[in-house]
Amino acid sequence: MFLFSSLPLLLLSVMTASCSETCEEVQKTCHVVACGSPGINGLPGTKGEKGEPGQGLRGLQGPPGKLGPQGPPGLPGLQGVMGPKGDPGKNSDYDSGLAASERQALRSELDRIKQWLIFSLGKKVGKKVFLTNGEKTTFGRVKALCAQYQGSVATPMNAEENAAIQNVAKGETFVGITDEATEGQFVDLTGRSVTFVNWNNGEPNDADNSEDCVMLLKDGKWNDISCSQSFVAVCEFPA
Ligand code: FUC
Ligand code: CA
Ligand code: CA
Repeated sequence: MFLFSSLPLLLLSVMTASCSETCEEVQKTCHVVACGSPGINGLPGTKGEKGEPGQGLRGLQGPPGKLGPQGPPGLPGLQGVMGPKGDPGKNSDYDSGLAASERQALRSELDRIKQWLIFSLGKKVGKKVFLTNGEKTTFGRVKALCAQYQGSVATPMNAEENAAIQNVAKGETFVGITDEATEGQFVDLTGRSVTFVNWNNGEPNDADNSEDCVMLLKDGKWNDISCSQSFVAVCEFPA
């Protein structure tokens, strides 16, 4: 009985005895606090909700960023509008206004003029007409001159053509035959080997290793000669 009634007093005396100097303040306010070393901190609580936006002034806008990479090409543009109508072509219907009889009359007149030309200036052999302007010049110039009039340098393919050229030239003339490509191999201006030749005695001799063109002598015989010499220009045209 004594043990039970004195138990609270006993506990109080034990707690008071274990109090140190530092506990004095605690003891003044609470006489029944057990003093000792501080406990370990508890675990952090869960994260709170995000706060409201701050009330400070907004900062100035930064400078523009770097130029981005080039984008893909755009779609093709729309089709343009149709252009104006072109000029009439060369072979338009301009001459269709001519009656057949008028066209025939013109054709006849042209043929007659061709005959006069051949009668006065040239010679016709088979399907070729040989003509000259009487100019004495180099082989290169003769080629250019004939081409200018849609013809080519007179080239004898047989004795009759050779005589016609000789006749038209009335002097020494170039023919359209050379061995410029391969020495000693005479070809016409289309590159074909010649099948008809009329060389003078001892020709071709490629004198001074510099004779790659061919001239007709006055008697119609051939001599190889320098292309830079000058002789009468004779051209041939389709008849
Ligand atoms: C002969 C010809 C030459 C030249 C010279 C004057 O030798 O073979 O081509 O015409 O004469
Ligand atoms: Ca030669
Ligand atoms: Ca010669």
